[in-house]
Amino acid sequence: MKKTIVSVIVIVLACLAMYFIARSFGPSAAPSSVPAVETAAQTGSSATPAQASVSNAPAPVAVNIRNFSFSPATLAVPAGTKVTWTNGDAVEHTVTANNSLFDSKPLAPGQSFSYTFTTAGSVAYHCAIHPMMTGTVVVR
Ligand SMILES: [Cu+2]
Repeated sequence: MKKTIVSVIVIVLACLAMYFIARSFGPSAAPSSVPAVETAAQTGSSATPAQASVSNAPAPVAVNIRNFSFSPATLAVPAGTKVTWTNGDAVEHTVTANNSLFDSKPLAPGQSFSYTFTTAGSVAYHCAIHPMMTGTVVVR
């Protein structure tokens, strides 16, 4: 029994030593191991790790504008979610709510627009320049 505990402690110490050695020698070794620890510590947040440090706010969500469409076109998010649209096309687009809740005005290629949804409900939106481009955000 005592031997088992001692060998477990030795293994843990060896792992820690290897971790710190890898950290101090290779700069590429640290980023691969650090996010894994953080992801394991966070419970609810999934796809977007960057701004998930604010624990009581829902994780922000990104929508890509590409090939004259919103991707994903339909989103379901909890109230309080900040959604950011980024124009990945070579032409201008807008993100315009059908009910005038928000309007990005023309976004140049590479530009982004963000809106934080606070009220439950379904918000349909479109591109004012290309009205066939449509999307929906369902706020729970
Ligand atoms: Cu457009």
